[in-house]
Order: sequence, then C-alpha cells, then structure tokens
Amino acid sequence: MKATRTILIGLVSVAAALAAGHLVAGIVSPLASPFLAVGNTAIDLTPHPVKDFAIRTFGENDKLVLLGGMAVVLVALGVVAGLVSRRSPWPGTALAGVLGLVGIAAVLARPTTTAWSVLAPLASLVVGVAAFRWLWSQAPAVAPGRRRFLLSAAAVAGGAGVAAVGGQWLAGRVDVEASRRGIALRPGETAPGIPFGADFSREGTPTFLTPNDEFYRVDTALTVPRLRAEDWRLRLHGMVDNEMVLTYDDLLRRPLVEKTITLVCVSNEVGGPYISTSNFIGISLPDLLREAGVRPGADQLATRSVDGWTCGTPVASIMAPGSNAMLALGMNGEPLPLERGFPVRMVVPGLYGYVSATKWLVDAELTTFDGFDPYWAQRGWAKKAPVKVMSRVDRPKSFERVPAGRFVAAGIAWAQHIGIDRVEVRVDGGPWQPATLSTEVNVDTWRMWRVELDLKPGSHTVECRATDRTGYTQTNERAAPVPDGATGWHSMVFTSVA
Ligand SMILES: Nc1nc2c(c(=O)[nH]1)N[C@H]1C(S)=C(S)[C@@H](COP(=O)(O)O)O[C@H]1N2
Ligand SMILES: [Mo]
Repeated sequence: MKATRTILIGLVSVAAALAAGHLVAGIVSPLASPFLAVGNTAIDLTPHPVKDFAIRTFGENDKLVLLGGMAVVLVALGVVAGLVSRRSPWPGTALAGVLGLVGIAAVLARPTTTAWSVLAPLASLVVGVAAFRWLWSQAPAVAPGRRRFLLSAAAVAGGAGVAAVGGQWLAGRVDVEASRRGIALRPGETAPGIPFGADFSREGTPTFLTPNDEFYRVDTALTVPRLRAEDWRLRLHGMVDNEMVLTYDDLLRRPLVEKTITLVCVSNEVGGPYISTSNFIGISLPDLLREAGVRPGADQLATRSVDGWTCGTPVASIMAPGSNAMLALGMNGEPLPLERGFPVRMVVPGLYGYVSATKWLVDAELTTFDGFDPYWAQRGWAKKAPVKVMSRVDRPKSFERVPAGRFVAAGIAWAQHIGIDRVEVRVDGGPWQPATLSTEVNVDTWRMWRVELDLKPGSHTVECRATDRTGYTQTNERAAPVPDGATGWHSMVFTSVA
C-alpha cells in the first residue's frame, strides 16, 4: 500500500486515541488525560540538571516546550506506525498498543489517580488500535477505492476533533472563574500602607509590591488545577487532638488578616529572579494548629496540593512567636489568582517556597520529619530550608554602558524574618562602602539599597553583600542552589563611558 495512505492512517489514529482519552478524562478526572499524565510524569521523572536547564533556557515557557516536544514525538510515532504497516496492519497495531500502555502507566503513576481515572487511557488504547485497524481495512490497494478511504479518514479525524473539544469543555465546565469572582475578602486587620521611600524603583529596583501578574511563578503543574472555592475542603489530621475538615466558608468566618510578605524560591542562582512581594490575605496558621491541638513529637506539617505535589514545613517555624504563617486566600486585595493556588495556599515567612508555600492546598497532616519525605526532599533537596541572607544588584545591568562620573547603583537585599542591618557595595575590589537602605516595611519583606558611585571611564565590576540583624554577613563562598539555597556575592560587570 502507498506510504502516504498508511502515514495518514497512523496520524489520524494517534489523534483519535488522544481525543478519546481527553474526552473520557473530561468526564472522570481532567488530570487523567493521557497526554497530560505523560507530561506530568515526565516532569516528575526528569533529573534535576535537565529540569534546571529547561527552566534556565525556556523560563516560564518550559511547560509549553515540553508539551510541544511531546506533540512532535507523537506525530513522528504516527508516521513510523504508518511506514512500518505498508504490508500488514500488525506492526502499527503493536505500536499503538505500546503507546496505549505508556498512557495507562503514566496515569497510574499520578498521585491524583482514582479507580475511574484509568478509563481515560484505556479509551485511548482501544480507540487508537481500533481506528488504526479499521482505517487500514478501508484503505484500498488500488486507485478506485480512494475516495471512500479518504472519507473514512476524514470521519475519524472529525470525530477526534469533536471529542477533543468536548473533553476540553467538560474539563472546563467547573466554572472556577465565576467562583473566584464571587468572593470578596475583607480583612479585619489590613497591612500598613507601604511607606514613601520603601523602594528605589526609579533607580532600577523592583516596585515594593509585585503586581499579581508579574509575581514569579514556580511549580510542577502542567495545567493549572481548577478547584472551586465551594468544593474546596482542607483535611487537617495526623498527630492532632482534633481532626478537622474545613470549608472555604469556615475560613471566611475566622479573622482575616493582611500581611506584606516576600516569597523567594530556593532554585535562584545568586542574583536570580524568583523573588516577589505581596499583601497576602489569609487566616493565622498557628491559631488553627493550636485549635487542632498538635501532639508532642509532631515536628513536620506535611501538606499536599490537589495535583499531588507535597511539602514539609517545620512545626516549630509555624508556631514560633510572631511567625506570621498563614493560609492565604488572597493577594493584593483580590482572591488568589488560579496559578497562585486558588482557592487556598500556605505562606510561611522565613522559609523557601518549596518547604512552605503549598498552592491548591487540600491536605495537612501533622507528622514527623522521619515519617515523611515530601516531593523535593525525594529529589535530593534539603528537608529544612530557611531563607539565606542575600543581596542582588539590579542596576547596573550586566554589561550595561553607563555614563562616567556620578552613577547610582541599586538593588535588593533580604534576610527574611530576621531583617537587614546593612548592605555594602564595592567597585573593582576596592573598599566596601555602605549603601543607603529603603524604609523598612517589616522583617518578612525585601529591602532596597542604593549607593552613589563616582566612576572613571572603563570596565568595572560592582559587588554587594548584606548583613542581617544578628550581625551575620553573607558569605562569598559559592554554593549552588541544591540542596538548600545558593550563596555568594552578586557581582555585575559593566562599562562606564566618558
Ligand atoms: N502545589 C504546588 N505548590 C507549590 C509548588 C508546586 O510545585 N506545586 N512550588 C513551590 C515553590 S518551589 C515555590 S518557590 C512557590 C512559588 O509560588 P508562586 O508560583 O506563587 O510564586 O510555590 C510553592 N508551592
Ligand atoms: Mo521554589
């Protein structure tokens, strides 16, 4: 049989298989869509260096690149299935079967899988094999049957299109946007206004508060979980006297507070971009745990997201006096945006996000550090990770050309939950000069610095280092982000021109 025909059969069958799985997943559970399950499993299995490479190279588009790559592989496999099936349908059938089994394995490997979820990849397997066999039987060896064959292929492709759209519609039918729009958060205690002079954004630092759509984003979710506030439940259990199941309304009935807090990711290289600040609105997590009654010996709060991601937080950090740990419902005056963990996430100042900031939070278990290893601990990151004192140069930019003479360098510094005492700057390894600090908002947020330099024409290197309120100055010893956060002084090479 002609290769063009068998290739068409291969491609249409792949499309039919994916669409059937997507449609059934739309009914039983959106995350059971085999394409997404394979993608999510790939993310979980990716070795760390590759993940870092993907984030460095593609930034926040890394997931689109993954999905695109998977699509290319599937098209290639469709072509191969066609090419090897010119004499007999069996090689292509076998390939379709193997692909189907990969889908089933990926769905079974998801932490969110329920008994029903398996129906989705099963539908893919059955439809993929059946489409391939049927179209092959329709394909004519000679010219006259061509029209009928093309109609059959078009019918299968059209059916796949309808199924895919149907699956998408079913998955999106839970109207989270409406749920989110219907919520008004009125904190009883609002955060003090950001004072004048809290940032040096005119000199190149970020604005003090990060707009919600500019807040950095780091998570393993290939598709943003869609959970309505009405359907949300938090199970609080494990080593507690009173197990609880809380609804969103239960949280709204508690005192809502607003706090200005900086969130920072452990995977920042020195000078990295993953840090932002928001007015978080939520309820006190220490108060909630006191109500539940934490049993002696429970030293880890293990939390789980609806997408299966897990996190472990020291109970001592949450319960420490003045900890400001919260279950957050909102940011900057609005309910959490979906990609920020709507309806509820955790925030614990002083700890990197991967050990504290669970988004789409649905389960919290009091346990021990010996008793449970969360997602990133299973992948070689530290179980405990307080934020390290750090500073960053924001101006000049790398290799920027600036006028010689008077020049204002600026940047940010943070020593979360301890506070910044001073920042010093030096040029070309010369003497350290004290920088001017911005007005302090609170010890849980970043602080901006600026310093006036007098520059001779030529190439220069500027470095900064921060000292926290305990008197500890950040070390220049270089450490990589793994396992518990990078260290070293940030430096910037630039040129001043006469
Ligand atoms: N469910 C879930 N929550 C998560 C993560 C995740 O992958 N899944 N990543 C964590 C990490 S590593 C960080 S740094 C913060 C980032 O939160 P943001 O995306 O709102 O900035 O979320 C944390 N919460
Ligand atoms: Mo992170």
